Amino acid sequence: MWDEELKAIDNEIFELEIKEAQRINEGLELIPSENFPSKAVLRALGSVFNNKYAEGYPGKRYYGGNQYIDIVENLAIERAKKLFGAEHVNVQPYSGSPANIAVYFALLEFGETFMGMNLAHGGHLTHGHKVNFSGKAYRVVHYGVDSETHLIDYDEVRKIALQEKPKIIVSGATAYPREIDFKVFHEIAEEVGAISMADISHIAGLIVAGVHQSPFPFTDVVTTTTHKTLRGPRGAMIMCKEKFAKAIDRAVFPGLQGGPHEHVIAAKAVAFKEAMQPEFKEYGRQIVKNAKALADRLMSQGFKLITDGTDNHLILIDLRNKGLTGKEAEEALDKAGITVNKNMIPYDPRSPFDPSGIRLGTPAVTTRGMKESEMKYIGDLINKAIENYKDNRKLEEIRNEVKELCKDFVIYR
Ligand code: DSN
Repeated sequence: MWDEELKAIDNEIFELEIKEAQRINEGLELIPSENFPSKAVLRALGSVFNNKYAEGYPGKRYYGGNQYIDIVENLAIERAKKLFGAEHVNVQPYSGSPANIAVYFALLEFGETFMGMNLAHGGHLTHGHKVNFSGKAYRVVHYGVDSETHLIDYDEVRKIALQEKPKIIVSGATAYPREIDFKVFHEIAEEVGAISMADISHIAGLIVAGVHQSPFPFTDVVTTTTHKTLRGPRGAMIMCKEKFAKAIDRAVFPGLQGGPHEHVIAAKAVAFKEAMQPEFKEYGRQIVKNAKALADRLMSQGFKLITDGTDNHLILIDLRNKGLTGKEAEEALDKAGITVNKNMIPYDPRSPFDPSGIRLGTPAVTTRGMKESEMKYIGDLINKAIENYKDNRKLEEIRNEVKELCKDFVIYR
């Protein structure tokens, strides 16, 4: 019914949606921060909950007519609490960046110090990069990874923390293929009198599935996006110990945001319900099995993986021994119907616009039902595309092989 309305009013957008669905169905999505939420989640996003202004929080709104919205938001909060074992949850952040900024705004004065992972070593812009609000409004000290092992050196983190006395220590990453020891981060924070904060955006689904250490119950504040391994709508939430609840709620609204996007909050509630099912645990386990299978296949073909493998959903390849740059690889793979993103590798001599690496991940292909045998085949296709990155005819051939593989794993009918 709603399809017909869109078609009649704006066929241009309708046709583009058809094409995007076709692109998704016929290609391999290997960007580790992307996923395919269920139709139930998408349906909640396209619902009448879009319409309501609900500034404030359940039971305490600045607008009338929120009797159902309140129930929706409370459902999302209660489900998130149960899913992660959190004391307090705010489901209103529009996305991951505003969620992180809200935490700093709640718990720091401008100019105070926090510590986070260097973006060039796998952190995030909002972990204090100099071009980001977080790096401009606060004094930031960064930790990175070891120059040899490319692993987080927890002794070094402790040393910097003791020296610099940050008020918050942020753990979490966007391009780190190994498990993060949240417990050690929290212990370091305790030792120096800092607040521990974990940004689990990339690995939230793996935590729910029990295949990655959880930062709960000890970490003071945990932020996450809801659209990555958690497989929900584009958005975020903040979870924290009760003692920080008031400050964080105030920072989100009225501090930073206006009306919460209640259609997204409804979709978050749906995604959390899905994540509570036993199948989701199996999904999370399969993401990791798939990443390991893909990593092994790539290494057997001579690819140099940062840290020589993966513990999670993500693979970071150093392409320097293959004689092409991250940008060239991303473009060639795109032509072959395989979507990845160019990425800095630790201590990268090149620039972020054309770095030495690419970043791959398995959450989206795992959602489609692909398993280890498909990962091995995908590893072979990637190898073939990289070896023939200048040969458009060969890349077109690979694209057809990708299409053939995808026929058995249609995601949006
Ligand atoms: N853009 C996300 C990622 O790709 O990791 C982080 O915000």
